[in-house]
Amino acid sequence: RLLHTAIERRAAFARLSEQDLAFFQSILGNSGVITDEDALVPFNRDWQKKYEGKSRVALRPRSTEQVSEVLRYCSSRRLAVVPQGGNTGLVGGSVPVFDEVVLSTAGMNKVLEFDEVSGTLVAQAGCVLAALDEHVAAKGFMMPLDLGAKGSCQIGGNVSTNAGGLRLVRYGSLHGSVLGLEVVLPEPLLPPPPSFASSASSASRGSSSGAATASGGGGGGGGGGAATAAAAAAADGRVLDLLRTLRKDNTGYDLKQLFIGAEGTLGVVTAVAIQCAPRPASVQLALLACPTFAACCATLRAARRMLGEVLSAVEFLDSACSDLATAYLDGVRNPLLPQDAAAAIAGLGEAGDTGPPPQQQQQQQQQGRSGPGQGQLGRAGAEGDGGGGGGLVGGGGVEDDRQFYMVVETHGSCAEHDTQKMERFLEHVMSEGCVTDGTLAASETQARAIWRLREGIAEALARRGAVYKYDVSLPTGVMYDLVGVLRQRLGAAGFGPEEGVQVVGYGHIGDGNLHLNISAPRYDEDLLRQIEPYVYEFVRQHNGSISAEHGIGLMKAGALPYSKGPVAIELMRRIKETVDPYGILNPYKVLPLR
Ligand code: FAD
Ligand code: 2HG
Ligand code: ZN
Repeated sequence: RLLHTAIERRAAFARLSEQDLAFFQSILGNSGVITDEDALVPFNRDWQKKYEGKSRVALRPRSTEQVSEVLRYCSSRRLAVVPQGGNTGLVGGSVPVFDEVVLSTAGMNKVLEFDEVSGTLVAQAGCVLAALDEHVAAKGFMMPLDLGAKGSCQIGGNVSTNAGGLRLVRYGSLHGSVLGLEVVLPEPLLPPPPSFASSASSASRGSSSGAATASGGGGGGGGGGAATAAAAAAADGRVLDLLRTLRKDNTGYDLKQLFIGAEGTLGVVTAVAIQCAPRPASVQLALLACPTFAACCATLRAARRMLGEVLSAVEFLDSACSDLATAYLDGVRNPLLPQDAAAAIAGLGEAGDTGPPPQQQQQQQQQGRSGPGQGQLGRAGAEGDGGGGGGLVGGGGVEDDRQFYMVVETHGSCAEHDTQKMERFLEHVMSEGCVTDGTLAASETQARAIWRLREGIAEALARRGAVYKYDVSLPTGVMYDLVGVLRQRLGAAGFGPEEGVQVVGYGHIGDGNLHLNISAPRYDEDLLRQIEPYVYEFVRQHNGSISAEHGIGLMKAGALPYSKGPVAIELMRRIKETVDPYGILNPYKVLPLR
């Protein structure tokens, strides 16, 4: 399971002592210091159960001052620290590699302020994304990002990974929607102010002093709160207060951007100011069947052109993903398939120990399936699966999947207008043969079911067994070629469907983001050697990125040079050394070892 055997624990880091625990208890209380072995398991192990460290302590601070105190102490003791949010990260960044102290933000879950005119939200880092969305929904707004892990991931984790998600195509990246941040640095950048015992200058908004938070402060981020002893302690020069809610703030380097996507290597994000979007009055959701990946690309182009300003999501999945989701997730079905035809998974090996067997394994569905799905749109002529028809697939001759599905969503303000647009779009793509079947959600329940089919794929894969995940950006036209060539390569090397190895592709086609997943009965070094560095080389050849949205973490630190040049990596190192000279924050992650 542990995929970092080549890394050695950095000798400069101290080992945790009883005195350290006593200190942590003195500032966080007993409930804020977790040392019980069983209770530590979920902090040490990642969502995929693929990366596992051996930390002896997880800390749960409740305020910025407490985070500051913890970092001050850890820095002086040279104790390494891994910041952790919801622990839903997929690249091994959120768990210790060895015995790093886990600093969990779960206790920092207060909404600090919401401005109903501008839609700006200020919240502590540990607020769960779905809870924030509920909070702003009550005021007619929505969070500008949405992802399958929304029920567990935290806004601080989202910012630290620069999470993309399902609606980036419409609402943009966090580099645009995050307006401000509060970050605790591992080292002070200023000497403590002279009136250290009474000043609380940098802890201004009230996110810092636990009790003051819920009521929220003023809009400008200035003015001192109550100068508690804890707040005074935070004013030791390590709290970087960039917590502004301004749309425009053109004052030199945009420092907050450094922490968006820094994956906990530069500082601990303690509060986030973010621009929310008005909640749409009209929402439409279609699930479409496309015969080839080229047809998906043509459908995407048409969606951009014909749905224009109301388009809010364009996702795709191949039939293998649909089969996995319907087979491994309770109650999930593909409404474009006959209800009684549960997925048959090509070459299914032994199921992993974490999940149920497929509901049924029937004969593999062949193309031309006709599904009496609810709300069906009817069928257009073309049904062949062909190898890249339409000339959009760059590679040519690369094996396609036997069927593809797309999820197309609109967010608008006028149902009549949006429906008309959607109808014209659907007529067009069906008459062109890009879409051969489809269904429009007629209720919220149906919409939720369609989203579950798409969002549940990661969970279905995790249940099947071992998974090798690659989250890449590629030119959209050649994106799926990677799935085809890898299927051929692995099959030829003895890792084909008969051996239980499945190569599947899905993702955010509207953003040129492919989620390539290789599902196998178990982790295997020989299989890994067939996949890497091949996948990274393919990505480099096509000027893509080895991480579209999940980040680098531990998994891809060594592969960073496939996407960043030596000068860029050197600048990253120097920034890291400036902010974290002892390297205690999330060591072994993001930057390649020297
Ligand atoms: P964690 O997993 O706890 O941490 C992630 C990284 O951020 C770690 O390096 C950690 O050290 C650091 N970190 C966390 N909190 C802080 C903080 N306060 N300060 C500094 N560093 C911090 N990702 C996408 O981009 N798009 C998707 O569509 C998507 N879908 C997903 C679906 C599922 C089912 C799952 C399991 C994951 C998905 N992810 C997706 C990945 C993951 O959910 C995101 O990366 C998410 O943003 C991580 O948030 P988290 O709170 O769980 O962070
Ligand atoms: C998604 O879009 C997530 O569902 C997970 O980013 C991707 O499982 C994956 O590879
Ligand atoms: Zn994704």
